[in-house]
Amino acid sequence: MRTVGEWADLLLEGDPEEAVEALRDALTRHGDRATFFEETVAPIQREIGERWASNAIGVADEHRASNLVAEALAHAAATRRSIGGQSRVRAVVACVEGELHALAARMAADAAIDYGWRVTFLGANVPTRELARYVAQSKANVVLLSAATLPNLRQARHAIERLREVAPDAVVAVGGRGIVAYPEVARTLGADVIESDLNAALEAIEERLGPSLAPERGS
Ligand code: B12
Repeated sequence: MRTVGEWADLLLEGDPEEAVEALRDALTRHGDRATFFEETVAPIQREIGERWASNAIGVADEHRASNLVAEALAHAAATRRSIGGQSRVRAVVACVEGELHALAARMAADAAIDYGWRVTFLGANVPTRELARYVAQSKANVVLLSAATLPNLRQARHAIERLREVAPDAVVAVGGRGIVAYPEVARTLGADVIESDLNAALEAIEERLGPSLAPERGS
């Protein structure tokens, strides 16, 4: 078992193939990806952020590591995609307009896939109008929004207002670093669920949807 520091070293300086393979294997071995994200991947990213903030590494080093993490997540996600095929929970996962921290949203999407939901991941910087159009058109009943910074958290308010107009019955959750750093702002956004912990958020959403909608958990 590698420590967070050893994972960060491998992603920043190790052989890229070895790094992706090791992380992908750890992800596929771990039945509960949400917990692995919370306990391992997010701390690795935070460690990389600290090294970046203290100038121990440059932005290119951070980009290299983040892209290797994204590659490993994508590999692992491909092996689980099919489990939500029959689910009545149709979730759209997106970064709000302006938000570039897509790895966090990717983790929320993967955790939702493991809950057996049908999930569409829209990625970084989704324009609010387009998000609303897509949610309405796809008849999604859950929307997971991710915001890491204060301006982007404020942007989530506009997204939620638009979503209420076009999809009034959808359960809207907001998570990400932004709600942890600015909880007083988060409380004013009008979201149904404001929670950063993946398992806690997904369980709260299933509860709101009611037992008839909650699917069997994926393995
Ligand atoms: C990698 C990184 C980037 C990459 C992102 C690459 C990518 N594809 O994601 C790039 C280079 C694009 C980037 C850009 C910027 N970044 Co940056 N970045 C980071 C870094 C190092 C890691 C981010 C990460 O992946 N974290 C790991 C994730 C998994 O953690 P998380 O966000 O908390 O998400 C977890 C939970 O919150 C939850 N979750 C997340 N979303 C959701 C949604 C729902 C619905 C639910 C239920 C749960 C949930 O699940 C996750 C798993 O546990 C952080 C450092 C840090 N401490 O995080 C800085 C950091 C977030 N960045 C920061 C900044 C300032 C920026 C820039 C403004 C820099 C600049 N001057 O340009 C830009 C902003 C761009 C923008 N408009 O969004 C600051 C934010 C400070 C703040 N609060 O305002 C940080 C904290 C660095 C720092 N210490 O200053 N960044």
